[in-house]
Amino acid sequence: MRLLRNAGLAALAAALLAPVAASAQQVTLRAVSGFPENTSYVTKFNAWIAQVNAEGKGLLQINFIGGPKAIPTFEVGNAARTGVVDMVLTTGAFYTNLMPEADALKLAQMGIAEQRKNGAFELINKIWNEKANLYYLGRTCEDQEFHLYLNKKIDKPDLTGLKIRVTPVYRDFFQSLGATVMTTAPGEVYTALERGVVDGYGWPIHGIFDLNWHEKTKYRVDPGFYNVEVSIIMNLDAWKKLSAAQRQFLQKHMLALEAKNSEWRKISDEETKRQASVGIQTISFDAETSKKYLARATEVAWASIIKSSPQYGPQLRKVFTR
Ligand code: 173
Repeated sequence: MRLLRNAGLAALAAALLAPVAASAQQVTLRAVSGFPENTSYVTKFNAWIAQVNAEGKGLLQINFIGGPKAIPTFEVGNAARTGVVDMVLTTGAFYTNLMPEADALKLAQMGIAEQRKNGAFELINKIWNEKANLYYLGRTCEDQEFHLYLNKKIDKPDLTGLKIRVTPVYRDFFQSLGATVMTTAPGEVYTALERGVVDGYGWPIHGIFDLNWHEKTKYRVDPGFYNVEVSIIMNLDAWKKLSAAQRQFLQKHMLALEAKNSEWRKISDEETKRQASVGIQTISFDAETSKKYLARATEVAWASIIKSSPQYGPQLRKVFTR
């Protein structure tokens, strides 16, 4: 009797465990990047994927399909939302068409480690889930600033008469300084510079060599502003479909990648030197003007986000401001 009952329980347990076992079978996630493949954001992403794949045999694999040639830069968010792809390496500015809040990530005044503790990470996921069917996995670039690069000299923060390449990251700020702006994906900047279609562009301190823009750049304006954000997002359904073990595995690797974000400071210093070494000159302002320049950058960015998201803009500002 006891034996029989035990056998029955064993069968029941097996039946209950079966779906778990089935869902724990290896899953392959399809990934793309909003940045061109030869940028170091993507090189680092691919190195990470290689590690995930090496350790994830039988559990989880990531198949990197490609950069903007696979899915155009400003369409990656939608591809992740609809599940055309499962995972994207991108920045918020590339999917503000889905949710204006995405651009707020650049305004975080603390690192991702702290965001995971102070409620910011939960808030991001609440908004990303609700508004775009996305899961925000983690951040791969931080502690680095954006700059304005120019081919014409300025002596004060006045961009009147200049045409500047932007993404949503810089749009409101440069416009508020009088610039005429033109939005392009990173992959189109070189041609725009070469043809003289733009007099300058916004970009982080790091990366202008990746796409040879240094050949067409005379000046960098200091100080840098905001907090460069590159992150990994996922289709929410794809995330939910993963087993607990698969999610844990992915999170473990994401945290390991975030732990390496401290490298960005050193990379920024090296890039600053490298830019000087190829003859890119620095334009800087006096302390008072620099302070106003930075305050304006932050103010216009928040004003824009809060205007387009009266619901979540103020909440994001609260968790992202020290
Ligand atoms: O394309 C861009 O200038 C941009 O928005 C961006 C954002 C993060 C990192 C690099 C570029």
